[in-house]
Amino acid sequence: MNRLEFLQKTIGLAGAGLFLPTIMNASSKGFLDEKLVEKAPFSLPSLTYDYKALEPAIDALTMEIHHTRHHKAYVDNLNKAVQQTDWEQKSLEEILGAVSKAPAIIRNNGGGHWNHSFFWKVIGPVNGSKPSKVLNDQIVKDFGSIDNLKIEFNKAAMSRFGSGWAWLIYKDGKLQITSTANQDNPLMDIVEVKGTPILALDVWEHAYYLKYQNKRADYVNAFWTIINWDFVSSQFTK
Ligand code: MN3
Repeated sequence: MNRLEFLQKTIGLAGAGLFLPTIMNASSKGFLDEKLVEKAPFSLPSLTYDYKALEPAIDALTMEIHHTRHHKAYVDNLNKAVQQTDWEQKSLEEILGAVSKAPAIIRNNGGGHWNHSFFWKVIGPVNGSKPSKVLNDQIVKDFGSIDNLKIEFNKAAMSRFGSGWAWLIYKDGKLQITSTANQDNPLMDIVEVKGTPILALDVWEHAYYLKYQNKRADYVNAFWTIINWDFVSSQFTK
């Protein structure tokens, strides 16, 4: 029995369904050019840092389970769902942009694959990065200050009931905060508020429960210490 199985048996989290992969959801113009043409079969991207590299904000075991089990399940289920359908010929972004016409299993797993691929880049080891000047200027213009942005973003992350994501998006010349349920994202034609994702936070319990249990606020605050502003800034283009 490895450490993870031991933990699951001991604390019964697997039985409680916390680790069950869930079926469920997005695209951005700046994000990973190679992803724009990624077609089935989709694959699990490697992380560019160790699972323990985000401690103490996010613990290594949570990162490992999140990447190798949850994200992998989205990829595997998406591949199965598109097999021998018209969706198989489309890129992930094309799928998300037309997802209103797709079965729920493609919406959920396509979103799950995109969202996590994006999230792994939004976060990273502390590297002293800061928002670029152009992004910082836009933040000040639209929110007054980065502290205000943080307050508004945290509100969205805290008020998302159940599982979902908080987002900073760029839309119609303005930065805006939004949130989505399940694995939906702002690239989907089906969501209420669409836009280009700039920053995202996974607020599913599987993203924080091992370390933070019900204290989502502590996780949301810790998130701000591990943002890779170099990547986030690269997503903002006017
Ligand atoms: Mn997740």
